[in-house]
Amino acid sequence: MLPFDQDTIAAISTPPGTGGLAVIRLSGPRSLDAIRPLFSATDKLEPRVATFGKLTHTDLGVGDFDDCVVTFFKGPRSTTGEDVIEISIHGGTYLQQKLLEVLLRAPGVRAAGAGEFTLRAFLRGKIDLSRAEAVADLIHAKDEAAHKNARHQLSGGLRNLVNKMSEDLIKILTVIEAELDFSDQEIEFTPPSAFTAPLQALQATTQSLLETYFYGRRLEEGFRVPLAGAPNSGKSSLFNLLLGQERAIVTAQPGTTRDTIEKTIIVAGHSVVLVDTAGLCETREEAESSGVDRSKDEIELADLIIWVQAPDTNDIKSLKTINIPQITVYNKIDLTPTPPKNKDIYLSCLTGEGVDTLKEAIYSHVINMKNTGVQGVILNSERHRDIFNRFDTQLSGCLSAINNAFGPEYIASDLRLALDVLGEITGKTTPDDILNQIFSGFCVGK
Ligand SMILES: Nc1nc2c(ncn2[C@@H]2O[C@H](COP(=O)(O)OP(=O)(O)OP(=O)(O)O)[C@@H](O)[C@H]2O)c(=O)[nH]1
Ligand SMILES: [Mg+2]
Repeated sequence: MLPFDQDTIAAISTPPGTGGLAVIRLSGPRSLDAIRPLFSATDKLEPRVATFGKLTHTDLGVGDFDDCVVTFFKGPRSTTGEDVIEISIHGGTYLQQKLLEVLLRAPGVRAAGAGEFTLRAFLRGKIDLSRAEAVADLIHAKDEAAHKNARHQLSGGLRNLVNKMSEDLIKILTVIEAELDFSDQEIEFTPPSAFTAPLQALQATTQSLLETYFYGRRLEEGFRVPLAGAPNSGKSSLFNLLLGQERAIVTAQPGTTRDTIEKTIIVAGHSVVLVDTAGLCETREEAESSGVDRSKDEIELADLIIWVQAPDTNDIKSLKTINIPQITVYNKIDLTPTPPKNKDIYLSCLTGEGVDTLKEAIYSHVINMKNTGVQGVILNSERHRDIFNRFDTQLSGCLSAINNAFGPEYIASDLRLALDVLGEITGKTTPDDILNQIFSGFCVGK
């Protein structure tokens, strides 16, 4: 393989099956040469101007292959920092595959690996690692909240915060190292205890950031909300009502739902994974008993439990999980004039009464679980959480070095290590194997 600055990569940038228009991208010094024999208007191309023309070449078949629009971005003013060509053609699978195949025959052009365009942008300093990761988040965002978070990170939210934290550390480090340089002269040294407050402030920020991780994961995966309760209480009926479609089987027979069924709805811009579960009961029947085990697992994993009870079923109080938010629902109120007190919501799946009140309650719980982040930054990746955990440990090390009156060399070396850990967020100090792992998680064409 050629070094990346001599190599040109090509890929289809459109997800498969989208129809409409497709974009094929090239990045590298041979981009322009690669399309010259195929594109009728290569000589008219100007940087950053979309140019219409035809794709024609014997390798592409007899006659014109397709109409297209080509945009040329001259490096370094391009997303990767290299010469980039974007070819928009019609979105047929054959058209895309054939054009890519012919482009890949051009000298010095090869198929891009997963995430390679973004990797190049990172290697050329066009984008820091936290922003590169945000590109992946943006593509995978399934709801408004996840999209907003990815946009914030892409616009440098996490990078700016980390840069500010690094600057605070560097300020302390500069004082200590300057004093170390003049240690043989008679100057007044700053007592190390003077650094305690700024280090504690950094640690407080780190801990607040770590607290956002719970919500950050929910942005990725959605809030899990199982409907649980005794068999026949109306869980599947309620599940279908909340979804607005007849997804789960409903019968008058207790024990109808065996396996858990999940489906995502959007509440207040957030993905909420509703889970219909098997009714909780003592049973010797193997399939039903496995279903009950799954229900219990779902209840333990839940972010919010909706307990469903009805006049003709038991209340399953014993299984309630104290630390998890829950809503108690009394269903089938059409069957009883005297429902028990102390339930949060009274409803009837049959008449629809009370269902809107339940929807409002779910909405309020979702809003309650929201976290505005630290200066808008919400941690959503395990990698970031791990880095901030290690940074936190390093800061504790620095603080205890100060408390124990260790020498300034020792404190300075601890501070440098802390700075290195923080640098892994933006990619300043990220090892190559981690970089490969991050970019290989992208799709080809990004
Ligand atoms: N009268 C009345 N019947 C209801 C209501 N909600 C559900 N049912 C009936 O109760 C029975 C059980 O409903 P399901 O939704 O299957 O109950 P479930 O909790 O999912 O039951 P399992 O899957 O067996 O645990 C069905 O015959 C439903 O039509 C309601 O609000 N009023
Ligand atoms: Mg059911």
